[in-house]
Amino acid sequence: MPQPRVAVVFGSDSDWETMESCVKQLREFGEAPFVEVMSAHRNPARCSEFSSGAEANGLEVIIAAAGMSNALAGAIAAHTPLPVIGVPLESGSMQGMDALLSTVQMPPGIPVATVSIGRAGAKNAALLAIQMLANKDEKLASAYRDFKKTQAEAVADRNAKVQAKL
Ligand code: RP5
Repeated sequence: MPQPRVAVVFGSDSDWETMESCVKQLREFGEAPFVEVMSAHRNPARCSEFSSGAEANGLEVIIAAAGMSNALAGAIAAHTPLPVIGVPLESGSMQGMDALLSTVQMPPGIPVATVSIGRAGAKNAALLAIQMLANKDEKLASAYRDFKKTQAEAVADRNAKVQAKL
């Protein structure tokens, strides 16, 4: 089993339904991510231990997702020099706006690359991580180019379906 290069961590098992799409997208590019439920609020010691050791453990990118007040991505970014991608999740009464603001509004010096709320963000976090790894992995870069090509072709197919209805 190769050492994971990407970690996908999230605040609760209730986040799995959304974050499964992130893990799935990474696996489609051949990445087998490290996955763990951890919470900046509920088990901060584990969060600190994980993020402090992440680089030494061979990780290259960390995806951190949480709903409500999302402190996870920021707390992890505080403890590691690795790039952190934050996914705000839709949970609680504010449809993810609370998580979006708490993920994106980082103070200068501690960046968190924040993607959109929910499932789209979970998928984009995986794609962003792949793009980062692809900077020094030509095989992955080529797979990403193929992904873009396939996606563009799919739009042409969708257009053809609409044109046929006119
Ligand atoms: C956050 O609180 C989690 O990431 C989750 O989105 C939300 C609710 O958690 P549970 O009460 O379902 O465990 O920390």
